Amino acid sequence: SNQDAEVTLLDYGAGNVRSVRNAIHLMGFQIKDVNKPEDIENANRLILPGVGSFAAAMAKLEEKCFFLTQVKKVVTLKKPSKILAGVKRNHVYFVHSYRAVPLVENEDWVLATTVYGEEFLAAVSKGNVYATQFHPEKSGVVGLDIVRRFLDGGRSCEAEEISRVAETSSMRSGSTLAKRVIACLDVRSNDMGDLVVTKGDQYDVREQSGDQEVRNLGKPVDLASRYYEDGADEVTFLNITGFRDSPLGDIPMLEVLRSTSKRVFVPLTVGGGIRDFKDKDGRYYSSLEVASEYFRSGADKISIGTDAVYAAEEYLKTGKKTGTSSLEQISSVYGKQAVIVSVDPRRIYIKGPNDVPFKTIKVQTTGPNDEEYAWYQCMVKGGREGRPIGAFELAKAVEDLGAGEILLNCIDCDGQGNGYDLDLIKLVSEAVTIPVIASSGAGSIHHFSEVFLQTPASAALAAGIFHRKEVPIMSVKEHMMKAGIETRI
Ligand code: 1PR
Repeated sequence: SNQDAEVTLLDYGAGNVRSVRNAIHLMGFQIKDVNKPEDIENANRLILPGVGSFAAAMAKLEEKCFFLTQVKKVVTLKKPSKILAGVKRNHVYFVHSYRAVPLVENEDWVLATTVYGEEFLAAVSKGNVYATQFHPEKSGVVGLDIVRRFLDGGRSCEAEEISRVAETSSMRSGSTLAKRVIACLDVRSNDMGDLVVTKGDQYDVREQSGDQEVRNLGKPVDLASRYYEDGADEVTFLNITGFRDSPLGDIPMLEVLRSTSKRVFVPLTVGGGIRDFKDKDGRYYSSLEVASEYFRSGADKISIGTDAVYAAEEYLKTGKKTGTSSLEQISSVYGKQAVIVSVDPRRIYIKGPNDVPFKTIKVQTTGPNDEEYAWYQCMVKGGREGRPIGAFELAKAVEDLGAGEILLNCIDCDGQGNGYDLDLIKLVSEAVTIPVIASSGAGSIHHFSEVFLQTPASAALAAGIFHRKEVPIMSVKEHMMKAGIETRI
């Protein structure tokens, strides 16, 4: 019947619900949106996406008069264990800033636990209500399998698999955090006005000969899908001319996100141009509006570059959080986990460790004038302008202001293929407790094991090596596994 293929979705307007919708559609189900409380009571199956910051989500729910307690009655699933049977030894995607721990009181609810510092709940069920702390719709084929099992009431689950469930939950509890491999697509309009994936050498994306066109390495949606199928843990789009164009005028980028999220079921990040701005007609857009539009179009996280540098400078100068910066606002509404700060540092050599008021390092190879020290200056506007702030100081400040991750590029290493800047990654990792994504310079599979074995980086991002098809993502993963680095295969 129609009801059989229908899923009721309670979309309270926080975070990326589009990917949940896309996962449901992919499984062949139709979505009925909740418009009034009775829609919940009449639902055959109800999905309540758990994205965003809890306080903001609750405020929305209360404003719309939907109460969470109504949910319990309506979900119609029978055997809790069927849902997770496909997880086995695979990794699923967790992103959260709170956790619930197993207690005697919730013993009979617990389906699976995992460990990060301590043991906490990964999935629970009670009666016909299921909840996962992780995002199935962002956990690749393994996660889509969970969605399918939930939607079809476990019918697709073989009896033989059910017996493995106990094993699954105990293995989950022994799991560790996988190091992530992220494919990055620098996107901009070429001289014909088409949105293309490009790639620079030290941020210069134009050909060195001929009419010096913007390098074109392919179409954003196609490349992103290829990387997902190849095993990328995440995909990042950086709109590299966002600092001068208004991103909301940039409809193609929103379309890229919408189309990509239909095909890519791992976390999607988008960056470039996230700031307050006025368009040519004088209409004002807040950075929060810009970010909301990106989330609605399928992004899970947004990345802020230039505007975060200004916010950090201001914060260091006054020692006060204003709450008005794009970073602070987006983080408080959508949660820290949804906000990345992208840093564009370049190495500046100096003679002595105290020559600048920024944290310096002793370099392995001396500079052009035999300098033994260096600091990393933060650049804005796509590497065009240097600011009076170091990468160490910036990272510390933006963590305070609500960043959930640091995407650490390096202008000197970008596109060179000589490996990541390990000194820089160690320096910034010392400054913060949030995850650091190493970026710029990957040129071989060994560079990935090197960065994970020699620095605390949580993820390694690369662009050129994948675009030029030098190394498939799978080979990187296999190499990491052989090197004893935990990875999601
Ligand atoms: O400042 O908030 O509008 O954001 C702009 C964003 O665009 C920033 O995240 C900035 O890093 C990025 N960006 C701006 N200009 C460029 C450029 O290349 N001309 N790209 C640019 C940054 C660096 C990485 C690259 C890695 C890996 N590119 O994205 O993918 O270096 O490359 P590799 O593996 O080939 O070495 P805002």
